Amino acid sequence: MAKLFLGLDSSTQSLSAVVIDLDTRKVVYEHSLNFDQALPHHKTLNGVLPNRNPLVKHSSPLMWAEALDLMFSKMKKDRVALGEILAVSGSGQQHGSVYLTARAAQTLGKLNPAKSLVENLKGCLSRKNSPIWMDSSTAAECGEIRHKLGGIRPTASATGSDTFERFTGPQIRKFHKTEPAAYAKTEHIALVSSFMASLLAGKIAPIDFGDGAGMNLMDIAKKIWHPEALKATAPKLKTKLPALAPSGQAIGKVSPYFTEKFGLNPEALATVWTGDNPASVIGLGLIQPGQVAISLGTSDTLFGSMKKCRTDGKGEGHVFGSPAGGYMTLICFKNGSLAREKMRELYSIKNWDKFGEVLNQTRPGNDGKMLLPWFEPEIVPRVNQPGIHRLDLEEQDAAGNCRALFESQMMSMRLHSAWMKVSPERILATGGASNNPALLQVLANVMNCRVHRIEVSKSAALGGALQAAHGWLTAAGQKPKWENIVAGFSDPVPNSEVRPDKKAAKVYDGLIKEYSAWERQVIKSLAAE
Ligand code: XUL
Repeated sequence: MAKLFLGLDSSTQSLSAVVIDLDTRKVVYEHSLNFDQALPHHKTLNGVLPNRNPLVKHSSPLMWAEALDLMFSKMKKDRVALGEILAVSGSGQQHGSVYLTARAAQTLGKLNPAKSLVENLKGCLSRKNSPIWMDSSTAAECGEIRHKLGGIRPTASATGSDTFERFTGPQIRKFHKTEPAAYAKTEHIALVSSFMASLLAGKIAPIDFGDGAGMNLMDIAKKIWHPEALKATAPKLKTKLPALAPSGQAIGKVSPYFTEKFGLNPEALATVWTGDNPASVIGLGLIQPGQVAISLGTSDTLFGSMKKCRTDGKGEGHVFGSPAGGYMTLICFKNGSLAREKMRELYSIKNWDKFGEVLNQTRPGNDGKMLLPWFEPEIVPRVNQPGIHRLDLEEQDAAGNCRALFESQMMSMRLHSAWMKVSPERILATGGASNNPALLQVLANVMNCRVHRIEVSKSAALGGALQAAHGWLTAAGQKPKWENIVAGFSDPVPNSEVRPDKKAAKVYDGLIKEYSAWERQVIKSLAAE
């Protein structure tokens, strides 16, 4: 019998499912369900509920539950061998939180298959909507918690990150402050990941060390709830949080709701879920310390696996628990493709190939011309006043500007990720801009590292399926090795290797010091304005 495992990813805009066959190393099924399109009655736009306040970004937990019903119906209709699935795991958009009443635990234990999940969950929510990771309405609460924990560095070393508006702790604090009665009625607080795992398991599921680290509430070194952080956040918080546990750990058999209604194997294990980024680390096969991926997407992110917990004293980066044990690190630059697209528009460059050609009219190092592309407020480095800044660069110099943009983006990435002290042997590049050979060459040169391209559609859901496999083998008393689990599922695109040009790499070793000094100077002058 085939060894089938199901991974689900409940992300901002969609719910994805991936089924793998562990023996043949094949993805045998994948499907994505877009919330706006499949569930229009929830009235979300890109998965987010409209709100008059642009800082407030909420979504609906009932929509996520309804999507789960819909996904199982679809898999049944598509004749996925649900009866042969051995374990289910998954991931959720990080930081988002779900607030449950005392009734929830009992309801989860006896979900009625004759009704929908939404009908079953009646009376189980103490807060109708969930704040999600795009929310930035908790600046005051971030300041209060950070202050109580002793400032940026102590907060980061205690919880893995400085306080961030989207993180769950500041969101819980705001809820407690603004809706104290509803907070008091809240018996359980779940993350998106643990809420979805709870539906599958038919009981309140633990939060894992990956997603738990995105809350400003977990002691990152000990992987337990941090008493001071809980105290700094909201009263009686400890009683409302579930246990922390490794992702993939078996919770029990899946709820009969799914077996009776959709024919899911009654022996299948429901396991602990994680966040989408930790799951992607697995889906991309980044299980050895020092393995790093760079995603050149809407925003640019650099993430990778880390053996020992090292936090960023400047509070720019994050450390999360890795599903493969140990830790992972993540750093997010908001002005990624966003800035590259703006630049292409600005110089009326037709397409990305042309952008690469224009960039290649100049030489590595750009004769010292640089650019800070803060079209939007930037996360790293923290900059609240958007704006473009140029050094020794004429605005009409299209080629100079294109090179300056991407070189500066990559130098910023190298500079601000130096605290991680990971020196990768190779970098996996993914996301839209990784298809561009000219950009990939600049990346390899600035980082002075080999770069391989990897295609990662549904890397988080794949990570979830691999996590399910690991959890199932562990529950069966085996000691599965992660390298054996991921092998064959996440190979880079063949012949996509780009090697650094040694001469160019040397140029950047010098230039990065100048870049760093200039960036500091610009930030200082902005602060003085
Ligand atoms: C990570 C973060 C986002 C969400 C996206 O800190 O906020 O990447 O996880 O779903």
